[in-house]
Amino acid sequence: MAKSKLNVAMIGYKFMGKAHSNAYRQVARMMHPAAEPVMKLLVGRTPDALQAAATEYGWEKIETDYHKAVRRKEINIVDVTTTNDVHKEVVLAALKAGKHVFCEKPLAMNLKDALKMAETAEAAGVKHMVNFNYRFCPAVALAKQLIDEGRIGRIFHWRGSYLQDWIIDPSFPLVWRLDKNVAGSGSHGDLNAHTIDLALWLVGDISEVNATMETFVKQRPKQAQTTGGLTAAAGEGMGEVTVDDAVISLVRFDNGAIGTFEASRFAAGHKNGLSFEINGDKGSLRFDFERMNELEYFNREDPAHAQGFRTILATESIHPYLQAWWPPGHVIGYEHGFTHSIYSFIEHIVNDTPASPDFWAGAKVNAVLDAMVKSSDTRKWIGVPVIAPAVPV
Ligand code: SOE
Repeated sequence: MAKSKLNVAMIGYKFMGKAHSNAYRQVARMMHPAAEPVMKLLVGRTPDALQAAATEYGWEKIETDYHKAVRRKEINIVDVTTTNDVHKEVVLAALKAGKHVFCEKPLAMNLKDALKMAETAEAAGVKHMVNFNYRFCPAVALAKQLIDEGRIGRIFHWRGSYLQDWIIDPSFPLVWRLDKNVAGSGSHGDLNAHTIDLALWLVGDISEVNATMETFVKQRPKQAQTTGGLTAAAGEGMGEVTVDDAVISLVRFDNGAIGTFEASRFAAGHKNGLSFEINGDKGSLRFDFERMNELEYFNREDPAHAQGFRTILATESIHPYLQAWWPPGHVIGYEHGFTHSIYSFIEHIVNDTPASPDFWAGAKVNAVLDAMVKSSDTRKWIGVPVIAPAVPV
């Protein structure tokens, strides 16, 4: 019997658009989901660049009006990879058209918008998911499995950071990630959002936060033209940096654990350094994305003379997602997290089961992001509102 197909319209085609395009191609050919994703329609505002991307990545057609795109009858999934300021309007239009929606992180510019998107998605009765791609690294999914099995017991500490160093040079121009009106925040919404999502998933809900933010370089050259990703060419004149370059925070979890977060784009030597450590009464887990196939595990129940952090190379077929790939030790990469995330979304559509992390999980991240901004502005501990329905993530 011919496999059913899910026609995709993707809005945006820069860095995340490239990563999602690669994932759709890999999912279809390597993971064989119950329905085949078809790269039907690529949507953007600049026809020439849009057509070039569609040709290069393998999209069948292009459309410059996202309203028309999301209303096309043949489209089943709308994938949103635009800048953060456009997520809400595109997602709401796609939900109104009854489409399943896959949206890049952070879901929204603030909690109010995120809740509107989650409530609308719930009412529309479609599948909705935020691409917190690092959950889908096998070593991170293994950490979740070990925690759920009780291997580290009661959790005392979360220690998470996400460190990059691409804008230390003050001559690096004002890209959209440095403009509050387009990105919402700087390292906070771009990087901290990932670590906050992982903490909520691996440890539990966060009840209150205390954060401090800093912008080290206040003025930068204006950007010559939009290039996307993490590179850019300087243009004429200078402009104000309106977002944080770094954020450090303390948090308290509902379950009594306490934790720290750090996100920075000024951590020289760290290129994409997302890492976390979790300490429990039976042991600890440690992950560093720059060694993404490894999970370090300390077991307090090992015999005393044999205790120590052991490195699990999460590349066995019994480890999450690895069945689709290579023999043990043949490591995988950044792009595979996107492939596994999109595979999961497609499976949830076909099986009619709740996707995860869904828009409610996305709203929980926006709730923590907003509380940390308020804490930094007021220099006070700030409570995090409870987000319901708290769909099990
Ligand atoms: C830039 O900081 C960025 O592309 C983030 O936006 C992504 O979410 C992260 O996966 C890699 O770095």
